[in-house]
Amino acid sequence: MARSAILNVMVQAAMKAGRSLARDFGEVQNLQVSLKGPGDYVSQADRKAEEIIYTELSRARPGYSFLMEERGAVEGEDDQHRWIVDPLDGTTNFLHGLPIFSISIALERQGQLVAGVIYNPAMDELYTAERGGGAFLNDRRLRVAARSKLSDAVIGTGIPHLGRGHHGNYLVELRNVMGETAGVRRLGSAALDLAYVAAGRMDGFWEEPLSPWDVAAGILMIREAGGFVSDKQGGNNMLENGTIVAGNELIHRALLKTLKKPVTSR
Ligand code: 2AM
Ligand code: CA
Ligand code: CA
Ligand code: CA
Repeated sequence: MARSAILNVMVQAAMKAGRSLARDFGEVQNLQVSLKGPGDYVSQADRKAEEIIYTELSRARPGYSFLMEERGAVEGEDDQHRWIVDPLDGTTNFLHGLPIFSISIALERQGQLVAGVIYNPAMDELYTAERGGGAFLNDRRLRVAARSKLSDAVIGTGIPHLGRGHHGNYLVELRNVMGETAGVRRLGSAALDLAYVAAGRMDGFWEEPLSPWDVAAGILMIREAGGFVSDKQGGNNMLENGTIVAGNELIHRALLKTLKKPVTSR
């Protein structure tokens, strides 16, 4: 598999930040942690990883704009290109010693997602995708799962956090999905969830509210693996409205339908 120069830049940045996260994961008890809002933690590990990615990407492509979780928006001279970065997706898992977390880096060109990298340093799994070039886990080409029935499907989700989202609505959705599928999983890193859908490890996924850095790389990953991604209305505004539904064509359609239902009888 030949990676383009730009994808290599992204991979190098993700791997370097991944080494920093892996070191910090070995001694989480020593990390300084602060609260950004209710249930919303950030640590030195997040900031260090973000700094590494920012430095690497700025050096390789001076002037590109950024949208990063901790640093926010950074306008570069080049407003045609924008990096969308989550330096540590799954901070809560990370701080609890759960090895389910990832780094997510996406590149937009003229508002279109053109490259994405999701890296889980704990398992040394590197997911990459380029527009028109397919999606890969390490060197293996990815394809979404082929299951066609919701009743055979394992569906990932994220539970809305303390102080965010509509918990009542979510419970209705969860109850309906529980009643129609083979199982529901909640892993705690949306970027990794989306990578797992691309890899066919989960048949589908839905969550809200999410931020652009949680989903940008994952959206491209799933599409390049032959899958379907939309917002909850079936549109393409995932980065703007923070809702996401994904799967293969049939599971995506069935999941959208199930999420619209009122409470079912059982
Ligand atoms: P984070 O770890 O980068 O913050 C899990 O459901 C997803 O929600 C993860 O992508 C996680 O990203 C995000 N998340 C975790 N806590 C959150 C909070 N309090 N507010 C918003 N998003 C959160
Ligand atoms: Ca966070
Ligand atoms: Ca995140
Ligand atoms: Ca994060």
